[in-house]
Amino acid sequence: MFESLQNKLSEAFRHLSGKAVLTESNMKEGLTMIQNALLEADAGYEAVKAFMARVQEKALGEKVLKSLRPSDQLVKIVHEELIQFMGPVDNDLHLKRSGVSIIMMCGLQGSGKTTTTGKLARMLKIRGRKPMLVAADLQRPAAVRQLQVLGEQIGIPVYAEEGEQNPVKVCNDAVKEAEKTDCDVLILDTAGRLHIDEALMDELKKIESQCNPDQVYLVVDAMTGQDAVVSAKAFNDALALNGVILTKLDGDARGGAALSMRHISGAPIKFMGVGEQMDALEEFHPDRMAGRILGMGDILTLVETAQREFDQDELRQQEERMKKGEFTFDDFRRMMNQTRRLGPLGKILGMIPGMGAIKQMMDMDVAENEMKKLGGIIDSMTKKERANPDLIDNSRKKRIAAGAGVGVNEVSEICKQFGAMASIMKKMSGLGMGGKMQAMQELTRQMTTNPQARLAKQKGSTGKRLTPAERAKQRKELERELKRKRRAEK
Ligand SMILES: Nc1nc2c(ncn2[C@@H]2O[C@H](COP(=O)(O)OP(=O)(O)O)[C@@H](O)[C@H]2O)c(=O)[nH]1
Ligand SMILES: [Mg+2]
Repeated sequence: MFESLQNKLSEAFRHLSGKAVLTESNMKEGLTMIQNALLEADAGYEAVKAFMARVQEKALGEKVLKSLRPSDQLVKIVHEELIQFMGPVDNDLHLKRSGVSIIMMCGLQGSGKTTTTGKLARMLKIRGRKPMLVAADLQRPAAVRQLQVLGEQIGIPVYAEEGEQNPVKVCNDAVKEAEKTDCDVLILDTAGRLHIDEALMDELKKIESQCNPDQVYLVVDAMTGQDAVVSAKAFNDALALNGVILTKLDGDARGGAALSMRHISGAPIKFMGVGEQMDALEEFHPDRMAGRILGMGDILTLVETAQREFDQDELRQQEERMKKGEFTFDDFRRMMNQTRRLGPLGKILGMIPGMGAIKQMMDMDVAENEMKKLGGIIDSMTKKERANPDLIDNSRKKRIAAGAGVGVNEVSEICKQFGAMASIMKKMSGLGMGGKMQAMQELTRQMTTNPQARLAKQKGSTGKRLTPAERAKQRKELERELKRKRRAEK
């Protein structure tokens, strides 16, 4: 997701990071690249225009011109503005404490209304609510059946009226039925059209005025780009939207829709659909999405997914340790094992900070093999070595290599990678947002300029930050290295 946008933005920033001083003209070039990237990502023109105006205003201000690290500042500004633009956060469904709350789902046909209705109901049930689904899409007989099948699958009752033509009546009857039973949330799965038309809007308006839903959500297919933007506008004019749910963000949606939705509808993006399965619904976090757009990866989402799948205690311990900046081979392996269980490596890599850039360079099958090898190497270490990697000298490396059936150089390589990771963990643990971004940028730069030694051991592992002069020197060294490599390849 967001890959093309991500690539474009890092391109824009790479271009900036080579400049010593930020001038109005060289920054404008970067800003134009950002703007084009956003437009290419299918963000609506209006939203992009408004977004760029805000960024420009901030970036062209005095502060930036006086700054020592213009690219860092620009990243920070774009990041902050993206968060503002896609925010504010409101994942609450605002359900009533007593009585029946009504959620109305609307959107174009195929946007994912029925699927999302099921996902929401499942989530509510897990939270201890008693939802009931209402089959109010009477356009196609199959739609009612689809909802009934979903309901059976997740163990949630579905209200449907055989042969009824009027969806407003079905919804009204469902409200009465809910009051009779002990159900406390009704989710109305309404009909959509391929394109917005008056008949559809009238039908939805009638349901809204007669059933008086507590929340009206627009379901938007993030893959549809400009269409999503246009339809959001129309739905928002007809109904007072309380929230937007973006679907199909697991696919190769170019993601611009996320940027436009809040701007157009004024309603927050509540959730995002990330798959066809009933558990593939995630809360929307603008800060994470902004991080993702900027190529910082999405470690928080990764942790959240992990939390669902793995032993809570173990994870809590690990988080504590990460907070303190402690990181051993045992943590390293645990992290690797957990990420392995999370799904195909490619998906995981995209979530790890900095990995977006190298993901394309790596052959996934090879990467899977590497992971297995890594496991073997760590298994061949003693408990002491795992807890205290500094112990691992050359003779220990030989023993470990023999145990794992690999070469000594491979063990050295793993130790090096571990060292780099540990120092990043240490750095990240004590830093605020700005510092974290910087650490990740550093990591990204290392990986993109030096993909062979994926995680070269970092200098200054005492956690001390490099001075600008030292950073410049390091960058030069990397560039020289890269040139050498290019020359050698010719
Ligand atoms: N990959 C993916 N597919 C989705 C998602 N949400 C819905 N779909 C699929 O999109 C298609 C249309 O969904 P449906 O709920 O029937 O749309 P509706 O016409 O708005 O009710 C179905 O094949 C769903 O499985 C999602 O988040 N990710
Ligand atoms: Mg449907």
